[in-house]
Amino acid sequence: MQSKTENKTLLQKADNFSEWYNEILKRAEVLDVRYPVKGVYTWYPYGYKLRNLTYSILKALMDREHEEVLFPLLIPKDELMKEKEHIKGFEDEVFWVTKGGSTDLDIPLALRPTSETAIYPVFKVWIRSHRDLPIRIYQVVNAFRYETKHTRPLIRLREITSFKEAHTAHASRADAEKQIKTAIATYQEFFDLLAVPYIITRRPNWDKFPGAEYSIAFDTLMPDGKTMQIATCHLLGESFARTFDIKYEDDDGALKFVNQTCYGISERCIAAVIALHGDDHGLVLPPEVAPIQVVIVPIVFSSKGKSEAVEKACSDVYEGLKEAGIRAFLDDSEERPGAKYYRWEMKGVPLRIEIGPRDVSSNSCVFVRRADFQRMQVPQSEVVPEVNRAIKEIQELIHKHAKETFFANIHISKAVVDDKEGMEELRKTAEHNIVSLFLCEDERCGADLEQRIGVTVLGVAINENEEAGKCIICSRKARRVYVARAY
Ligand code: P5A
Ligand code: ZN
Repeated sequence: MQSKTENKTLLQKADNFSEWYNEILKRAEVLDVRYPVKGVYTWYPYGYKLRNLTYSILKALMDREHEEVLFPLLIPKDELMKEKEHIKGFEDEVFWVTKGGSTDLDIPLALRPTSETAIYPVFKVWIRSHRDLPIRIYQVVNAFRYETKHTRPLIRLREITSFKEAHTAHASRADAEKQIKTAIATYQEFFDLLAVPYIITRRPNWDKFPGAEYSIAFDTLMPDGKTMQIATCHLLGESFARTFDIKYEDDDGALKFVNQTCYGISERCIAAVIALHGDDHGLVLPPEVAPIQVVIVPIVFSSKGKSEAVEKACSDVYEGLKEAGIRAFLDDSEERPGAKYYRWEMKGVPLRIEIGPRDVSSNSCVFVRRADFQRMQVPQSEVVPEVNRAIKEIQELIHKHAKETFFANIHISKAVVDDKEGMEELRKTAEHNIVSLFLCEDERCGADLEQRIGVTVLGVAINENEEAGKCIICSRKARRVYVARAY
Protein backbone atom coordinates (compact mmCIF):
# COMPACT_ATOMS: atom_id res chain seq x y z
CA MET A 1 0.00 0.00 0.00
CA GLN A 2 2.79 2.42 -0.92
CA SER A 3 1.66 5.93 -1.70
CA LYS A 4 2.50 6.98 -5.26
CA THR A 5 4.73 9.93 -4.52
CA GLU A 6 6.90 8.96 -1.65
CA ASN A 7 8.61 11.89 -0.03
CA LYS A 8 11.91 10.60 1.25
CA THR A 9 12.95 13.63 3.26
CA LEU A 10 13.39 13.02 6.95
CA LEU A 11 10.72 14.00 9.41
CA GLN A 12 11.55 16.70 11.91
CA LYS A 13 10.20 15.81 15.29
CA ALA A 14 11.91 18.43 17.41
CA ASP A 15 11.00 21.36 15.18
CA ASN A 16 7.31 20.82 14.76
CA PHE A 17 5.87 17.92 16.69
CA SER A 18 2.33 18.36 15.42
CA GLU A 19 3.38 18.20 11.79
CA TRP A 20 5.74 15.30 12.50
CA TYR A 21 2.90 13.41 14.18
CA ASN A 22 0.46 13.84 11.29
CA GLU A 23 3.12 12.99 8.74
CA ILE A 24 4.22 9.81 10.49
CA LEU A 25 0.64 8.51 10.80
CA LYS A 26 0.42 8.80 7.03
CA ARG A 27 3.87 7.63 5.99
CA ALA A 28 3.97 4.66 8.36
CA GLU A 29 0.39 3.84 7.35
CA VAL A 30 -1.11 3.87 10.81
CA LEU A 31 -4.17 6.06 10.32
CA ASP A 32 -5.76 7.63 7.27
CA VAL A 33 -7.11 11.07 8.16
CA ARG A 34 -9.08 11.71 4.97
CA TYR A 35 -12.49 10.52 6.15
CA PRO A 36 -15.01 13.34 5.60
CA VAL A 37 -16.24 13.57 9.22
CA LYS A 38 -14.42 15.73 11.74
CA GLY A 39 -12.60 13.76 14.47
CA VAL A 40 -13.28 10.41 12.75
CA TYR A 41 -10.46 8.42 11.13
CA THR A 42 -9.65 5.14 9.38
CA TRP A 43 -7.14 2.53 10.56
CA TYR A 44 -4.77 1.26 7.84
CA PRO A 45 -4.01 -2.49 7.98
CA TYR A 46 -0.56 -1.86 9.50
CA GLY A 47 -1.91 0.56 12.10
CA TYR A 48 -4.69 -1.84 12.96
CA LYS A 49 -2.17 -4.64 13.54
CA LEU A 50 -0.34 -2.36 15.96
CA ARG A 51 -3.67 -1.57 17.59
CA ASN A 52 -4.62 -5.23 17.91
CA LEU A 53 -1.28 -6.29 19.37
CA THR A 54 -1.50 -3.47 21.90
CA TYR A 55 -5.06 -4.39 22.81
CA SER A 56 -4.31 -8.10 23.04
CA ILE A 57 -1.85 -7.20 25.81
CA LEU A 58 -4.45 -5.01 27.49
CA LYS A 59 -7.14 -7.68 27.17
CA ALA A 60 -4.87 -10.40 28.56
CA LEU A 61 -4.22 -8.19 31.60
CA MET A 62 -7.94 -7.52 32.04
CA ASP A 63 -8.84 -11.20 31.56
CA ARG A 64 -6.95 -12.06 34.74
CA GLU A 65 -9.87 -10.88 36.83
CA HIS A 66 -12.54 -9.43 34.54
CA GLU A 67 -14.98 -10.97 32.10
CA GLU A 68 -15.41 -9.48 28.67
CA VAL A 69 -18.92 -8.33 27.69
CA LEU A 70 -20.60 -6.37 24.95
CA PHE A 71 -23.28 -3.81 25.69
CA PRO A 72 -25.36 -1.86 23.13
CA LEU A 73 -24.12 1.32 21.53
CA LEU A 74 -27.49 3.07 21.87
CA ILE A 75 -28.60 4.49 25.20
CA PRO A 76 -32.19 5.68 25.74
CA LYS A 77 -32.38 9.35 26.66
CA ASP A 78 -34.19 8.76 29.98
CA GLU A 79 -31.42 6.43 31.20
CA LEU A 80 -28.65 8.75 30.10
CA MET A 81 -30.28 11.68 31.91
CA LYS A 82 -30.85 9.87 35.23
CA GLU A 83 -27.56 10.55 36.97
CA LYS A 84 -27.53 14.31 37.40
CA GLU A 85 -23.79 14.91 37.88
CA HIS A 86 -22.93 12.50 35.10
CA ILE A 87 -25.14 14.11 32.50
CA LYS A 88 -24.05 17.60 33.52
CA GLY A 89 -20.55 16.56 32.53
CA PHE A 90 -21.51 14.91 29.26
CA GLU A 91 -24.60 16.67 27.88
CA ASP A 92 -22.67 18.93 25.51
CA GLU A 93 -20.75 15.97 24.10
CA VAL A 94 -23.56 13.59 23.19
CA PHE A 95 -24.46 12.59 19.63
CA TRP A 96 -28.19 11.87 19.31
CA VAL A 97 -30.15 9.51 17.09
CA THR A 98 -33.62 11.03 16.82
CA LYS A 99 -35.14 9.35 13.77
CA GLY A 100 -35.73 5.89 12.35
CA GLY A 101 -36.08 6.58 8.65
CA SER A 102 -38.44 9.54 8.55
CA THR A 103 -40.21 8.67 11.82
CA ASP A 104 -39.30 10.56 14.96
CA LEU A 105 -38.28 8.16 17.71
CA ASP A 106 -40.46 8.17 20.85
CA ILE A 107 -37.35 8.24 22.98
CA PRO A 108 -34.21 9.74 21.43
CA LEU A 109 -31.19 7.46 21.57
CA ALA A 110 -27.69 8.59 22.49
CA LEU A 111 -24.53 7.10 21.01
CA ARG A 112 -22.62 6.04 24.15
CA PRO A 113 -20.07 8.66 25.23
CA THR A 114 -19.13 6.02 27.85
CA SER A 115 -21.32 3.15 29.08
CA GLU A 116 -22.25 3.70 32.74
CA THR A 117 -25.86 4.45 31.85
CA ALA A 118 -26.06 1.46 29.47
CA ILE A 119 -24.51 -1.02 31.89
CA TYR A 120 -25.86 -0.04 35.29
CA PRO A 121 -29.57 -0.61 34.55
CA VAL A 122 -28.49 -4.15 33.63
CA PHE A 123 -26.40 -4.45 36.82
CA LYS A 124 -29.66 -3.73 38.68
CA VAL A 125 -31.20 -6.94 37.33
CA TRP A 126 -28.02 -9.02 37.41
CA ILE A 127 -27.23 -8.32 41.05
CA ARG A 128 -29.44 -9.94 43.69
CA SER A 129 -27.34 -11.13 46.57
CA HIS A 130 -23.86 -10.72 48.02
CA ARG A 131 -23.03 -13.97 46.21
CA ASP A 132 -23.29 -12.08 42.90
CA LEU A 133 -20.52 -9.73 43.99
CA PRO A 134 -17.99 -8.63 43.03
CA ILE A 135 -18.86 -8.11 39.38
CA ARG A 136 -15.91 -7.17 37.18
CA ILE A 137 -16.52 -6.70 33.47
CA TYR A 138 -14.94 -4.87 30.60
CA GLN A 139 -15.57 -4.20 26.94
CA VAL A 140 -13.57 -2.77 24.05
CA VAL A 141 -15.91 -0.69 21.91
CA ASN A 142 -16.31 2.53 20.02
CA ALA A 143 -17.65 5.54 21.89
CA PHE A 144 -18.74 8.91 20.60
CA ARG A 145 -18.01 12.32 22.05
CA TYR A 146 -18.82 15.58 20.36
CA GLU A 147 -15.48 17.12 21.30
CA THR A 148 -15.34 20.85 20.75
CA LYS A 149 -11.63 21.29 21.47
CA HIS A 150 -9.25 20.80 18.52
CA THR A 151 -9.63 17.17 17.36
CA ARG A 152 -6.50 15.10 16.69
CA PRO A 153 -5.99 11.57 15.34
CA LEU A 154 -5.81 8.95 18.14
CA ILE A 155 -5.79 11.73 20.74
CA ARG A 156 -9.00 13.71 20.71
CA LEU A 157 -11.59 11.81 18.69
CA ARG A 158 -15.26 12.17 18.10
CA GLU A 159 -15.41 8.45 17.44
CA ILE A 160 -13.12 6.72 19.92
CA THR A 161 -12.66 3.38 18.17
CA SER A 162 -10.85 1.49 20.93
CA PHE A 163 -12.47 2.46 24.20
CA LYS A 164 -11.56 -0.17 26.80
CA GLU A 165 -13.91 0.43 29.70
CA ALA A 166 -14.08 -1.67 32.85
CA HIS A 167 -16.95 -1.54 35.35
CA THR A 168 -17.01 -3.22 38.75
CA ALA A 169 -19.52 -3.54 41.60
CA HIS A 170 -18.66 -4.52 45.17
CA ALA A 171 -20.28 -5.18 48.51
CA SER A 172 -18.32 -2.50 50.36
CA ARG A 173 -16.47 0.71 49.84
CA ALA A 174 -13.28 -0.92 51.07
CA ASP A 175 -13.59 -3.54 48.33
CA ALA A 176 -14.18 -0.85 45.71
CA GLU A 177 -11.12 1.09 46.89
CA LYS A 178 -9.07 -2.09 46.74
CA GLN A 179 -10.25 -2.55 43.17
CA ILE A 180 -9.03 0.93 42.26
CA LYS A 181 -5.59 -0.03 43.58
CA THR A 182 -5.59 -3.22 41.50
CA ALA A 183 -6.72 -1.31 38.41
CA ILE A 184 -3.90 1.20 38.87
CA ALA A 185 -1.34 -1.61 39.22
CA THR A 186 -2.69 -3.30 36.08
CA TYR A 187 -2.48 -0.09 34.07
CA GLN A 188 1.07 0.42 35.32
CA GLU A 189 1.98 -3.02 33.96
CA PHE A 190 0.35 -2.15 30.66
CA PHE A 191 2.16 1.15 30.16
CA ASP A 192 5.44 -0.38 31.28
CA LEU A 193 5.06 -2.96 28.49
CA LEU A 194 4.48 -0.09 26.04
CA ALA A 195 7.59 1.62 27.45
CA VAL A 196 5.45 4.69 28.13
CA PRO A 197 6.38 6.62 31.30
CA TYR A 198 3.66 8.33 33.36
CA ILE A 199 2.78 10.10 36.56
CA ILE A 200 -0.29 9.03 38.50
CA THR A 201 -2.26 11.73 40.25
CA ARG A 202 -5.55 12.22 41.99
CA ARG A 203 -7.40 14.82 39.95
CA PRO A 204 -8.58 17.92 41.81
CA ASN A 205 -12.26 17.83 42.78
CA TRP A 206 -13.21 20.27 40.05
CA ASP A 207 -11.77 17.94 37.39
CA LYS A 208 -13.03 14.51 38.42
CA PHE A 209 -15.12 12.22 36.20
CA PRO A 210 -18.76 13.37 36.22
CA GLY A 211 -20.50 11.28 38.90
CA ALA A 212 -17.31 10.00 40.57
CA GLU A 213 -16.18 10.53 44.15
CA TYR A 214 -12.62 10.80 42.97
CA SER A 215 -10.60 10.16 39.82
CA ILE A 216 -7.04 8.88 39.49
CA ALA A 217 -5.33 9.68 36.20
CA PHE A 218 -2.23 8.58 34.31
CA ASP A 219 -0.52 11.36 32.36
CA THR A 220 2.43 11.11 30.03
CA LEU A 221 4.47 13.94 28.52
CA MET A 222 4.32 14.53 24.78
CA PRO A 223 7.37 15.81 22.84
CA ASP A 224 5.87 19.31 22.59
CA GLY A 225 5.92 19.58 26.38
CA LYS A 226 2.19 19.05 26.94
CA THR A 227 0.82 16.24 29.05
CA MET A 228 -1.72 13.76 27.76
CA GLN A 229 -4.11 11.84 29.99
CA ILE A 230 -3.72 8.20 28.94
CA ALA A 231 -5.91 6.41 31.50
CA THR A 232 -8.29 7.08 34.36
CA CYS A 233 -9.68 5.09 37.30
CA HIS A 234 -12.77 6.37 39.09
CA LEU A 235 -14.22 5.52 42.47
CA LEU A 236 -17.96 5.90 41.93
CA GLY A 237 -19.00 4.90 45.45
CA GLU A 238 -22.79 4.59 45.78
CA SER A 239 -23.80 7.49 43.55
CA PHE A 240 -24.78 5.46 40.47
CA ALA A 241 -26.11 2.62 42.65
CA ARG A 242 -28.57 5.05 44.25
CA THR A 243 -29.59 6.49 40.87
CA PHE A 244 -30.04 3.10 39.20
CA ASP A 245 -31.22 1.34 42.36
CA ILE A 246 -28.52 -1.35 42.32
CA LYS A 247 -28.92 -3.26 45.60
CA TYR A 248 -27.86 -6.61 46.96
CA GLU A 249 -29.05 -8.68 49.87
CA ASP A 250 -26.37 -9.00 52.50
CA ASP A 251 -25.94 -12.29 54.41
CA ASP A 252 -27.95 -10.79 57.29
CA GLY A 253 -30.85 -10.17 54.88
CA ALA A 254 -30.44 -6.39 54.69
CA LEU A 255 -30.67 -4.63 51.30
CA LYS A 256 -27.61 -2.51 50.56
CA PHE A 257 -26.36 -0.38 47.70
CA VAL A 258 -23.35 -1.70 45.81
CA ASN A 259 -20.13 0.27 45.66
CA GLN A 260 -18.74 0.84 42.17
CA THR A 261 -15.66 1.69 40.18
CA CYS A 262 -14.92 2.19 36.50
CA TYR A 263 -11.72 2.74 34.58
CA GLY A 264 -10.77 3.27 30.99
CA ILE A 265 -8.11 3.50 28.31
CA SER A 266 -8.43 4.57 24.67
CA GLU A 267 -6.22 4.55 21.58
CA ARG A 268 -4.38 7.45 23.19
CA CYS A 269 -2.11 4.66 24.44
CA ILE A 270 -1.05 4.12 20.82
CA ALA A 271 -0.65 7.85 20.25
CA ALA A 272 1.76 7.81 23.20
CA VAL A 273 3.80 4.93 21.76
CA ILE A 274 4.10 6.75 18.44
CA ALA A 275 4.81 10.18 19.89
CA LEU A 276 7.27 9.23 22.61
CA HIS A 277 9.41 6.68 20.80
CA GLY A 278 9.34 7.83 17.16
CA ASP A 279 12.16 9.83 15.58
CA ASP A 280 13.05 11.64 12.35
CA HIS A 281 13.17 8.31 10.47
CA GLY A 282 9.68 7.28 11.52
CA LEU A 283 8.11 4.99 14.09
CA VAL A 284 10.20 3.24 16.73
CA LEU A 285 8.03 0.42 18.02
CA PRO A 286 8.67 -1.50 21.22
CA PRO A 287 9.09 -5.18 20.21
CA GLU A 288 6.15 -6.11 22.48
CA VAL A 289 3.68 -4.44 20.09
CA ALA A 290 5.57 -4.30 16.78
CA PRO A 291 3.53 -6.03 14.02
CA ILE A 292 6.85 -7.07 12.48
CA GLN A 293 9.62 -7.56 15.05
CA VAL A 294 12.36 -8.52 12.61
CA VAL A 295 12.67 -7.78 8.90
CA ILE A 296 15.16 -9.71 6.80
CA VAL A 297 16.66 -7.87 3.85
CA PRO A 298 18.72 -9.79 1.29
CA ILE A 299 21.59 -7.67 -0.02
CA VAL A 300 21.67 -8.37 -3.73
CA PHE A 301 23.27 -6.09 -6.26
CA SER A 302 21.40 -5.86 -9.51
CA SER A 303 24.66 -5.90 -11.52
CA LYS A 304 25.47 -9.31 -10.13
CA GLY A 305 21.92 -10.63 -10.46
CA LYS A 306 20.21 -12.79 -7.86
CA SER A 307 22.26 -14.91 -5.56
CA GLU A 308 20.74 -18.24 -4.76
CA ALA A 309 23.01 -18.63 -1.75
CA VAL A 310 21.80 -15.32 -0.29
CA GLU A 311 18.18 -16.23 -0.97
CA LYS A 312 18.60 -19.57 0.73
CA ALA A 313 20.34 -18.08 3.78
CA CYS A 314 17.57 -15.48 4.12
CA SER A 315 14.76 -17.96 3.90
CA ASP A 316 16.49 -20.30 6.38
CA VAL A 317 16.83 -17.44 8.86
CA TYR A 318 13.22 -16.44 8.23
CA GLU A 319 11.87 -19.97 8.78
CA GLY A 320 13.91 -20.33 11.96
CA LEU A 321 12.55 -17.10 13.40
CA LYS A 322 8.98 -17.92 12.44
CA GLU A 323 9.28 -21.30 14.07
CA ALA A 324 10.56 -19.65 17.26
CA GLY A 325 7.37 -17.56 17.43
CA ILE A 326 9.04 -14.29 16.41
CA ARG A 327 7.06 -11.96 14.14
CA ALA A 328 9.45 -11.94 11.18
CA PHE A 329 9.12 -10.74 7.60
CA LEU A 330 11.35 -11.55 4.64
CA ASP A 331 11.40 -8.63 2.23
CA ASP A 332 12.36 -10.38 -1.00
CA SER A 333 10.69 -7.78 -3.22
CA GLU A 334 12.51 -6.36 -6.25
CA GLU A 335 13.33 -3.03 -4.63
CA ARG A 336 16.86 -1.85 -3.80
CA PRO A 337 17.99 -2.54 -0.23
CA GLY A 338 18.05 1.21 0.50
CA ALA A 339 14.38 1.58 -0.35
CA LYS A 340 13.58 -1.35 1.90
CA TYR A 341 15.56 0.14 4.79
CA TYR A 342 13.63 3.35 4.41
CA ARG A 343 10.24 1.63 4.47
CA TRP A 344 10.89 -0.61 7.47
CA GLU A 345 12.56 2.17 9.41
CA MET A 346 9.48 4.31 8.80
CA LYS A 347 7.28 1.48 10.07
CA GLY A 348 9.36 1.14 13.20
CA VAL A 349 10.46 -2.50 12.82
CA PRO A 350 12.72 -3.00 15.88
CA LEU A 351 15.38 -5.16 14.21
CA ARG A 352 16.68 -5.56 10.65
CA ILE A 353 18.78 -8.50 9.55
CA GLU A 354 20.94 -7.99 6.46
CA ILE A 355 22.42 -10.93 4.61
CA GLY A 356 24.69 -10.41 1.58
CA PRO A 357 27.13 -12.58 -0.41
CA ARG A 358 29.98 -11.84 1.98
CA ASP A 359 27.86 -12.83 4.99
CA VAL A 360 26.93 -16.07 3.24
CA SER A 361 30.57 -17.03 2.85
CA SER A 362 31.25 -16.33 6.53
CA ASN A 363 27.97 -17.92 7.68
CA SER A 364 26.98 -14.73 9.42
CA CYS A 365 24.53 -11.84 9.13
CA VAL A 366 24.24 -8.26 10.34
CA PHE A 367 21.73 -7.01 12.92
CA VAL A 368 20.74 -3.33 12.85
CA ARG A 369 18.64 -1.99 15.75
CA ARG A 370 16.00 0.56 14.75
CA ALA A 371 16.11 2.47 18.03
CA ASP A 372 19.79 3.50 17.80
CA PHE A 373 21.00 2.01 14.46
CA GLN A 374 23.60 -0.04 16.32
CA ARG A 375 25.10 -2.73 14.03
CA MET A 376 26.28 -6.14 15.09
CA GLN A 377 27.60 -9.23 13.31
CA VAL A 378 25.94 -12.51 14.32
CA PRO A 379 26.65 -16.13 13.26
CA GLN A 380 23.69 -17.52 11.34
CA SER A 381 23.53 -20.49 13.69
CA GLU A 382 22.93 -18.10 16.61
CA VAL A 383 20.20 -16.00 14.99
CA VAL A 384 17.23 -17.16 17.09
CA PRO A 385 18.80 -16.72 20.55
CA GLU A 386 20.49 -13.50 19.44
CA VAL A 387 17.19 -12.09 18.13
CA ASN A 388 15.49 -12.98 21.40
CA ARG A 389 18.25 -11.21 23.28
CA ALA A 390 18.16 -8.18 20.97
CA ILE A 391 14.37 -7.89 21.32
CA LYS A 392 14.68 -7.80 25.08
CA GLU A 393 17.49 -5.24 24.97
CA ILE A 394 15.65 -3.02 22.49
CA GLN A 395 12.53 -3.05 24.64
CA GLU A 396 14.61 -1.94 27.63
CA LEU A 397 16.54 0.62 25.63
CA ILE A 398 13.37 2.30 24.36
CA HIS A 399 11.88 2.33 27.85
CA LYS A 400 15.05 3.72 29.43
CA HIS A 401 15.29 6.45 26.85
CA ALA A 402 11.64 7.46 27.29
CA LYS A 403 11.95 7.51 31.07
CA GLU A 404 15.10 9.65 30.96
CA THR A 405 13.39 12.23 28.76
CA PHE A 406 10.27 12.15 30.92
CA PHE A 407 11.96 12.62 34.29
CA ALA A 408 14.34 15.26 32.93
CA ASN A 409 11.22 17.28 32.20
CA ILE A 410 9.75 17.31 35.69
CA HIS A 411 10.72 20.44 37.60
CA ILE A 412 10.17 21.68 41.10
CA SER A 413 9.12 25.29 41.53
CA LYS A 414 9.51 27.40 44.66
CA ALA A 415 7.78 30.43 43.16
CA VAL A 416 5.15 32.37 45.12
CA VAL A 417 2.55 34.63 43.64
CA ASP A 418 4.08 37.96 44.79
CA ASP A 419 7.47 37.13 43.33
CA LYS A 420 7.09 38.42 39.78
CA GLU A 421 10.32 37.03 38.43
CA GLY A 422 9.75 33.64 40.02
CA MET A 423 6.28 33.47 38.51
CA GLU A 424 7.58 34.42 35.09
CA GLU A 425 10.22 31.71 35.32
CA LEU A 426 7.53 29.24 36.39
CA ARG A 427 5.34 30.22 33.45
CA LYS A 428 8.22 29.61 31.05
CA THR A 429 9.20 26.27 32.59
CA ALA A 430 5.60 25.08 32.52
CA GLU A 431 5.42 25.72 28.79
CA HIS A 432 7.43 22.53 28.12
CA ASN A 433 7.60 20.68 31.40
CA ILE A 434 5.65 19.17 34.22
CA VAL A 435 6.08 21.33 37.32
CA SER A 436 5.63 20.31 40.92
CA LEU A 437 4.48 23.06 43.30
CA PHE A 438 2.35 23.66 46.40
CA LEU A 439 -1.34 24.37 45.82
CA CYS A 440 -4.27 24.18 48.22
CA GLU A 441 -7.57 22.44 47.46
CA ASP A 442 -9.54 25.63 46.88
CA GLU A 443 -10.81 25.67 43.31
CA ARG A 444 -10.26 29.44 43.14
CA CYS A 445 -6.52 29.02 43.71
CA GLY A 446 -6.43 26.38 40.97
CA ALA A 447 -8.32 28.63 38.58
CA ASP A 448 -6.09 31.58 39.48
CA LEU A 449 -2.94 29.59 38.79
CA GLU A 450 -4.34 28.13 35.58
CA GLN A 451 -5.16 31.59 34.37
CA ARG A 452 -1.85 33.20 35.38
CA ILE A 453 0.52 30.68 33.83
CA GLY A 454 -1.68 28.80 31.36
CA VAL A 455 -1.42 25.37 32.96
CA THR A 456 -3.78 22.61 34.01
CA VAL A 457 -3.63 21.26 37.55
CA LEU A 458 -3.06 17.51 37.18
CA GLY A 459 -3.33 16.76 40.88
CA VAL A 460 -1.55 15.26 43.88
CA ALA A 461 0.75 12.36 43.02
CA ILE A 462 -0.26 9.06 44.55
CA ASN A 463 2.54 6.73 45.71
CA GLU A 464 4.78 9.67 46.52
CA ASN A 465 5.70 10.89 49.96
CA GLU A 466 3.29 13.58 51.06
CA GLU A 467 4.98 16.86 51.72
CA ALA A 468 3.19 19.82 53.29
CA GLY A 469 3.84 23.43 52.31
CA LYS A 470 2.14 26.72 51.58
CA CYS A 471 -0.18 27.36 48.63
CA ILE A 472 1.60 29.30 45.88
CA ILE A 473 -1.47 31.55 45.55
CA CYS A 474 -3.02 32.01 49.02
CA SER A 475 -0.22 30.74 51.37
CA ARG A 476 -2.63 28.50 53.23
CA LYS A 477 -1.69 24.90 54.00
CA ALA A 478 -1.18 22.99 50.77
CA ARG A 479 0.04 19.78 49.19
CA ARG A 480 2.40 19.19 46.30
CA VAL A 481 0.60 19.00 42.98
CA TYR A 482 1.76 18.56 39.42
CA VAL A 483 0.80 21.15 36.85
CA ALA A 484 1.47 21.28 33.10
CA ARG A 485 0.02 22.43 29.85
CA ALA A 486 -2.28 19.58 28.88
CA TYR A 487 -3.76 18.15 25.69
C1 P5A B 1 -13.88 5.14 32.68
C2 P5A B 1 -14.26 4.11 31.67
C3 P5A B 1 -14.49 7.27 31.50
O1 P5A B 1 -15.12 7.43 30.48
N1 P5A B 1 -16.08 5.53 32.06
C4 P5A B 1 -15.75 4.19 31.61
C5 P5A B 1 -14.91 6.22 32.51
N2 P5A B 1 -13.40 7.97 31.81
S1 P5A B 1 -12.77 9.10 30.85
O2 P5A B 1 -11.68 9.68 31.58
O3 P5A B 1 -13.77 10.00 30.41
O4 P5A B 1 -12.21 8.35 29.62
C6 P5A B 1 -11.24 7.33 29.77
C7 P5A B 1 -10.02 7.64 28.94
O5 P5A B 1 -10.37 7.69 27.56
C8 P5A B 1 -9.53 8.63 26.89
N3 P5A B 1 -10.38 9.59 26.16
C9 P5A B 1 -10.28 9.84 24.84
N4 P5A B 1 -9.46 9.35 23.89
C10 P5A B 1 -9.59 9.79 22.64
N5 P5A B 1 -10.51 10.72 22.27
C11 P5A B 1 -11.37 11.24 23.17
N6 P5A B 1 -12.29 12.14 22.79
C12 P5A B 1 -11.26 10.81 24.54
N7 P5A B 1 -11.93 11.11 25.67
C13 P5A B 1 -11.38 10.36 26.65
C14 P5A B 1 -8.67 9.31 27.94
O6 P5A B 1 -7.39 8.69 27.98
C15 P5A B 1 -9.42 9.01 29.22
O7 P5A B 1 -8.58 8.96 30.34
ZN1 ZN C 1 -4.72 28.38 47.93
